[in-house]
Amino acid sequence: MSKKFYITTPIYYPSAAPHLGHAYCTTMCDILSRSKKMRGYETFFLTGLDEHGEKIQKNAEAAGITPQEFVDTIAERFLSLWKAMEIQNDKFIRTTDAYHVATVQKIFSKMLERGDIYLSSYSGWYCVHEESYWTETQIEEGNLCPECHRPLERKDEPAYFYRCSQFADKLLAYYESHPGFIIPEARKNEMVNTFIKPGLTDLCVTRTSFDWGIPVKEAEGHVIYVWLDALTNYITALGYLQEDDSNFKKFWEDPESEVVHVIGADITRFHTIYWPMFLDSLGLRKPDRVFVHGLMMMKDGKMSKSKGNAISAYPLIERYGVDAVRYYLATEIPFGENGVFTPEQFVLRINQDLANNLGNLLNRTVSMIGKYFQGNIPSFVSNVTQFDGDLEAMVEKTVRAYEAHMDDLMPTQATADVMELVNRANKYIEETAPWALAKDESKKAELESVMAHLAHVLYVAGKLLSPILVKKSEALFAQLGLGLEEASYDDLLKFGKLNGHVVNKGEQLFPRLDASVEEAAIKALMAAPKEKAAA
Ligand code: ME8
Repeated sequence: MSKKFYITTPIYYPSAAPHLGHAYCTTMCDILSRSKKMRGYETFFLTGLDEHGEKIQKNAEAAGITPQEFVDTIAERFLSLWKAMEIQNDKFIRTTDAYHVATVQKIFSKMLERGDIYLSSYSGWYCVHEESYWTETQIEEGNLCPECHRPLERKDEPAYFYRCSQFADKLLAYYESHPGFIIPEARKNEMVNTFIKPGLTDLCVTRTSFDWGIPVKEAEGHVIYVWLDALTNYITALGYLQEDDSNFKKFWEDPESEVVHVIGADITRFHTIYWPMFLDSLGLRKPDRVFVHGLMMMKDGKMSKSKGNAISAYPLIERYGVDAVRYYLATEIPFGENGVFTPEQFVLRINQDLANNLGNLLNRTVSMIGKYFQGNIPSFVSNVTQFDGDLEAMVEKTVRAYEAHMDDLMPTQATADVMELVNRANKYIEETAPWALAKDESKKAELESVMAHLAHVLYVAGKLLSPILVKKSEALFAQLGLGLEEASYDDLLKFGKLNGHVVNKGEQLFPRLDASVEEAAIKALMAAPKEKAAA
């Protein structure tokens, strides 16, 4: 039976068009999902939209359309972006989908029946932007939101509450017994010290002051709090409490399935405190890991539509191709840390890693095999030159390190492993000097060995990078005379796999960019960050 892997992005608010920050999170999850799938895991990758709540209702009113029309328009933009970014999600959930609405109502009823939810009244502060409730002691001076520092609204209304207090000890025990539950560790300490230790107040889980939400069946006029609605998407999308719940059984209930939520730091509290509690109420297992990734910032701070500093992914994809953008996102910022988008770094990454390191290795190898062996990749023999053994060992080491890093949700590091191998192979060309070997007939075996080793390294690198370079990896295999099916993961350590294949000199995978021209072009895009919808 194959191993299973379930990975999710946050479901984004369709309050404005998506920017490179959203693309960042979704692309990283796509890379992790594809890398597991490539290794034979059964995977399920979920993304989607969080369409209810007061913020959406207010935005729609401001635009003079209904909330449904509003979210429908923006949903199209998210879908177009995921298509352009070559995102291979298994499902796209929208919380206005009928199955989700019906299931959330069932979930609410279950919690009510168990007594985990009770009716009372809410009197306190609410942040519309964060869709968050705050107590008197949590708010900032001037009645501002402690999270986004915007003015809070005073609320006094009858409401249902979720009994959080009873779960605090269980939660701490879960953190203790599952050391890798929240990554990075610092986030866990923040949750424990800031929210759990001071005492968890019961959470208000319904609203009556607006109606753009899932109605509570038991009480007219109440809609379910957007976070209770949103968090449960991770199980409703799998079919929980629905007729066909096969994916739920396979990817959630099966203890063999690894469940990973990837989120931004701003929503850690909801995923590591409230979500495990809700799951407790439902008697369900908790996710294995909540991975908190960093933010993609601009020089003047967090990328956001309201600041007007967000850069769209489209013009970058149009100009440099989707693989260059995916590669930049995967490698520029170690996953888990914050990073800043700059045109200089974008161009440098593509030039250094893709045009120079990988591109050169491919061009030189294919050209030499063409020149010295009429395009036929020579048969692989181990340890012919004094440098072969080292390169073979490095191939094995790279595959192991890559798998370990991907398993640890470190795709940036996994990519660096591959690039080190590519670098090493370029050095191997200098060490073995094939142009000199070619002049000496007695060195033919060595020349054959060098070409066979280089071709194999390119196959390995192309395969390991294929979750990122989803199009160019195919072009790379074609230059090695390998069909897509043939370039299988299982054969990476089968040296000799390419024996007898015939190379095809193709176009450069990543032409070298003129840095000053391209930096200026990207700066122009940043100065006018107009959303350009996909055709
Ligand atoms: O919080 N850099 O939705 P949201 C990197 N609906 N990632 C970024 C980013 C940036 N500049 N900007 C946004 C919500 N993100 C809720 C989630 S989940 C049940 C409900 C990513 O549209 C990051 O992953 O505000 C962040 O957590 C998410 O978008 C927030 O999206």
